[in-house]
Amino acid sequence: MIVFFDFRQALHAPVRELHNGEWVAYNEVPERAACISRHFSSIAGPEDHGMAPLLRVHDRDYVEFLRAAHGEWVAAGRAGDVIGYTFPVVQRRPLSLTRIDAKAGLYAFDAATPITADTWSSAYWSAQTALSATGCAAKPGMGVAFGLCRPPGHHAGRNYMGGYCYLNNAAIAARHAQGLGFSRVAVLDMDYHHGNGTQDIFYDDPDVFFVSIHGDPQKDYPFFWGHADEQGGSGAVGSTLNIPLPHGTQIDKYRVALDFALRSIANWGADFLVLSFGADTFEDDPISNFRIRREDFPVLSSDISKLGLPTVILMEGGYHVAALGENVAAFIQGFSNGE
Ligand code: Q9C
Ligand code: ZN
Repeated sequence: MIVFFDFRQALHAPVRELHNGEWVAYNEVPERAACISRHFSSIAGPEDHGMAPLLRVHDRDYVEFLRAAHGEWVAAGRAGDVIGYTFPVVQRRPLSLTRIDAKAGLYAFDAATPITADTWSSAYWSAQTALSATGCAAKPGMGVAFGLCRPPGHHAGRNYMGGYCYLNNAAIAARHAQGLGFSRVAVLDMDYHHGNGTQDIFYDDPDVFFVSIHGDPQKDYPFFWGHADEQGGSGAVGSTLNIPLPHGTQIDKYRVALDFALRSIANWGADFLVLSFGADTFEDDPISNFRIRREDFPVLSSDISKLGLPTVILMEGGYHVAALGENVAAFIQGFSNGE
């Protein structure tokens, strides 16, 4: 399996996030990528595809904000990471506000997504990693490739960040696959948290099928999205499928949900699969509540490989750093078994 990663993805290192009224140490640490990369003997650097593929998903003003935000923060005399404190929950619109404080709120839905001096570089190269892995999986005879994306992407929308995500790597990959000639692209999101950004980007698009298996948002972040009745906008009803599962879900029930997701993808007629893979379904993940064990991961990937679709696997979450490398390697291994 070819693995893509760029060292600049490890530069982004926010100090803290707001959680339950407290500042806690940032969970999405650079060491996550490092410990995954150590499980692969050879790693390819991504090619630079430039800005165009990012702008097929994200609004230009949002991308410009991400690029300039930390510089504007420093120019305003601030120390530390950019974090907003005023969020426009009603009548959000593209006002041409200039203050960095206003923009930091306009373009975010939570306070878990700080911007550092290196965030743009890391997010940019994470997206390039997704693009290169997609190009590789799309080549005849290749079949599957792994993009070690970090920062992750699935909570980021067209013009907002959130949940440790800035650029939506899976959406950028899906659009890239379309550009390479695939007309029925499916995104399967297996991160513990619902991929609200990816869902939002494709909600009214009948040409991309978004399927997510995740912790029930009645109980877990991101709360406001990922409920079973969200099935696609008008003109695209049925092109979104949400499968929320309760706390404590183990491999037996998870596998039933996955089987349903895979049959739905096959029935929809997918010709390319983007797999948003989070290892935060792991039993000991510090911020999640499923009970998937290390030996379960290759069972899941083996099931997915039986679809026989060209597949790009993109890293999303997974926060038990000591077990993360082994869990991801086990998942990738199960995929290779089917080759
Ligand atoms: N302290 C991904 O897995 N914070 N994002 C939740 C836990 C945000 C997770 C509260 C979780 C975001 C890509
Ligand atoms: Zn997650």
